[in-house]
Amino acid sequence: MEIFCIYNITNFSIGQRNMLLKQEVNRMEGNIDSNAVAEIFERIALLLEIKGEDRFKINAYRRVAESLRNESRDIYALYREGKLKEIPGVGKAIEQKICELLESGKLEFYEKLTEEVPDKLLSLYEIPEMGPKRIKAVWEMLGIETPEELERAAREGKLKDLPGFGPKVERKILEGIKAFKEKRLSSRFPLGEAWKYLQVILDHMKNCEGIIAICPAGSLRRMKETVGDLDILVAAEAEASEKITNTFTNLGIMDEVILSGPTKTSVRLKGGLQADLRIVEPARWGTALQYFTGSQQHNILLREAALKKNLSLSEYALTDTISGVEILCPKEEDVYGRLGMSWIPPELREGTAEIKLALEKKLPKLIETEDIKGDLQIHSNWSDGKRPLKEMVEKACELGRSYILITDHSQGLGVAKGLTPDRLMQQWREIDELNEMLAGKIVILKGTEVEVKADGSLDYDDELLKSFDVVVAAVHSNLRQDRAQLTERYIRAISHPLVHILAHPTGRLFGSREEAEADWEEIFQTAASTGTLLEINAHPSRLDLSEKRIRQAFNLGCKFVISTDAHDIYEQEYMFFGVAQARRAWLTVEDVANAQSLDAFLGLIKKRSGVHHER
Ligand code: DGT
Ligand code: CA
Ligand code: CA
Ligand code: ZN
Repeated sequence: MEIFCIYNITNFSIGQRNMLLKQEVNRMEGNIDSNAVAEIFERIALLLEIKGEDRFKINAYRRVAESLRNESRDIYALYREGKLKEIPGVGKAIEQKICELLESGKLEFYEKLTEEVPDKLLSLYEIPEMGPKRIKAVWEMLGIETPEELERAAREGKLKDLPGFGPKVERKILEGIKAFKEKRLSSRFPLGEAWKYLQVILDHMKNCEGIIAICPAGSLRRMKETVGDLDILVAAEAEASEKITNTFTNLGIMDEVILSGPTKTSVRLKGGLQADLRIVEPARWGTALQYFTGSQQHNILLREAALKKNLSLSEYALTDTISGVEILCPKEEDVYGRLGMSWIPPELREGTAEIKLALEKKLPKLIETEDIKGDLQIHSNWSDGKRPLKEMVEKACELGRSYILITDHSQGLGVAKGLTPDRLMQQWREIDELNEMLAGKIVILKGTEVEVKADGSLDYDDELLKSFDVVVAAVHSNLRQDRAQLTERYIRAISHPLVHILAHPTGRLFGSREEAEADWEEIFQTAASTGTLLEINAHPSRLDLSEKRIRQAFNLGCKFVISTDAHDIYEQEYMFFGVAQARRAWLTVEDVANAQSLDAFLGLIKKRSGVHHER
């Protein structure tokens, strides 16, 4: 039987969805980019440290790893052009290693090294108190390779007698392991990270016989910005269960099987994310998918609503509480339908007002990815983007956008090769040519992501700002100013009559930067009164504004745009991550300026400028 994948989050067809994050899936499966090369060199440095090699050699690998992480140019381009040696720290020997990695996806030197020093040992570095010398000692003297083995040895009092340890260190290591385990348990994964793992799993499972349907559930299906674990649901007949389970536990990215039975298997993936697989009978698919999508609060309220209709709802079926008769629901729509409700999009299932409104058939029609007509933040290699303008535009055409805004950085952002006025003029000539070439297909708007300086002034003068079609302002630096100062700076920027959009407003980055400390209430009020549009940055490393902030800004009367901030071709496909956050905040087409036609959008922009010119 053919596999179908029920995936209601966006209207992406299966073909398109499989394309998503292809590059990144490739990387996880062995294809390489500069970060992956950096990671290998970092691992080599750590392994050499355990081995006790000399400092000089170890530092050489570290240094190259660092420069690779900072390299904005495409590593394959450097390789093709013979320019790898331009990367700081790359000499002949390392150049050869990078070539080998790019050509074969493997590195013999690394593989030989792990035969001497197993790379399993690297997880011991995550335990406080464990450095290379101690890792070497426990490994050589006690054969310890994992945190679990280390914990056992510490409990049995075997560590304290090793040279460089002692009872105090042993106690500290036990505390460190406890902290390590708690961190592993409590850490949630950014949606974009979890999404990559999901793609690898779906790709791996798709050819497994016996799968009738496969679909993510849980917080990932609800597109919550962080995910505790992955829940994957499979519909299959009972006799196929063993084969499906075996395929699942044979994942290349698997670390350990936590538990495994005929209907439920839990594994820990490399990198620490847990994934739960459940296998259900096709006839009970609807109730199971509903149940495992959650949220827990939504499920509680839904069960209460069911009881009012004399139905009891479980993951297996609806049951008539009077007659005891089971009503099976093969489709999720059946569950909500039987309860007299319209089907509720997963993004709304958080137990707020969605059940009441679904009963009244008054749920709003949420914005969808297909509603987005133009992408309003795109970078090319004119600044820090990885690809030429033309390729970025072609991709936008392919995605069916009718307009896009090119927003390379302004001059002040030196690290991102910001554009001087001279280079801007050259870029505009290229845009004019492309517009001519692609007339009727797409309109390329001239824009900028202009730096908001520390005092709230802008990085280009007004004369120049006036000649852009659309001006996007962004705060990238000095985000640690004090609250009042930062608030004032934001307000000055969005009050500037030539600024139309505020990019990634709070500046947060998953895993590295919290939201900037500012008075968002006041900032959003200003944006609402000036008509400055707030960006919902769809890039999975940002999702900024967050769902919570979108709601706050919406209640204050703000309007939004959803943009990908793509620095590479495929990143333009990430629009759905931003749309999902907008959906979780209950936004509709009316709330999002780039879900309007080009004329309507430009009308909004003009109005915004007008407001201030009249002042
Ligand atoms: P997460 O993993 O923390 O990001 O959040 P979820 O929502 O994915 O939660 P998870 O993985 O614990 O469970 C998946 C879904 O299964 C959850 O959204 C609702 C359902 N579920 C799990 N345990 C319970 C429960 O004890 N009661 C109810 N009503 N539903 C549950
Ligand atoms: Ca989950
Ligand atoms: Ca789970
Ligand atoms: Zn950029």
